[in-house]
Amino acid sequence: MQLVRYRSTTGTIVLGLMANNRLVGTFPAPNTTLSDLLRLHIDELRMLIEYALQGNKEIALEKVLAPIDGSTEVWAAGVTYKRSEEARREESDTPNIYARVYQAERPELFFKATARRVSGPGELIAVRSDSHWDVPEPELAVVANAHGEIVGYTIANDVSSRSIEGENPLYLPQAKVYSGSCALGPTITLAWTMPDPRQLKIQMQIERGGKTYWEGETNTNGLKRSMEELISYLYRDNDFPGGAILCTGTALVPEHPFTLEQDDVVHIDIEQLGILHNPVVRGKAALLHRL
Ligand code: DO4
Ligand code: MG
Repeated sequence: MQLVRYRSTTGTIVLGLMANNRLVGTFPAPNTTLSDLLRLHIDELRMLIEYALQGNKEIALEKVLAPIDGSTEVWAAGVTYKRSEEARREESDTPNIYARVYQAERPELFFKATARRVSGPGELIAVRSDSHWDVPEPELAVVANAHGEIVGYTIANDVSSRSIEGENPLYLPQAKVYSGSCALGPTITLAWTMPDPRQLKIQMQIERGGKTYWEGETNTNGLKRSMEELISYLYRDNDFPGGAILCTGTALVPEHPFTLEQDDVVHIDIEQLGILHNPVVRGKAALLHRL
């Protein structure tokens, strides 16, 4: 079962429940947000969902929106798969730091986006205008509530500049955090309705000029750390009153010299979570112009 945030045919933003691609309920309070739900303990959320399943199913869906709102933050873990560690060593003048963090007890965690900065399904993502080597990063994202409990999973695209990060690792925030650098969706699959998040096929296809230009496949079974370990480090001495969405790292990195280009379309398919499609533009001006 999935939580879906959508715009209705009357223009209101609604939070609904989906099963088998059908809307099966909405929340009794019409203005309920996802960040409201992420303030609850998981047992309270499960009870509210039971109640919502009896709610109005007639609020028709026009457009699925990014599954994030309010004060929920997006964070990301890095170098959690062997392929990511290898790719960073290739691109960097300081390869040793990536090998060290892959082995270390403390994971690499970095801030990625606020709700306002996230692109939803079908919306534009961007590469930076001052970067010449850019990649999408298809990732399983864990949705945690204010209490650090895992509530669900969604798909993330941690779009990144390899040239900027490769030049100097201290440039990581600029390589990772800019307008159009994060996409999430299409929905949040509830944790208790999903068998095993450690056995999910992840596929990415990059379309250029209407044809498949790059494609690859991996599986979450290559993730070096557990989701609980990553969430527990994120919440250590940090608080998230509206919950947090943590991208768990990438294992699919297109080989050099691949770089994303304007008008490419990135399709990420994760088993049980759906498909996230996003067209690419270059730079903030194109992003704002075409929104
Ligand atoms: O170390 C830089 C970021 C790594 C990352 O985003 C990933 O492994 O997915
Ligand atoms: Mg990443």
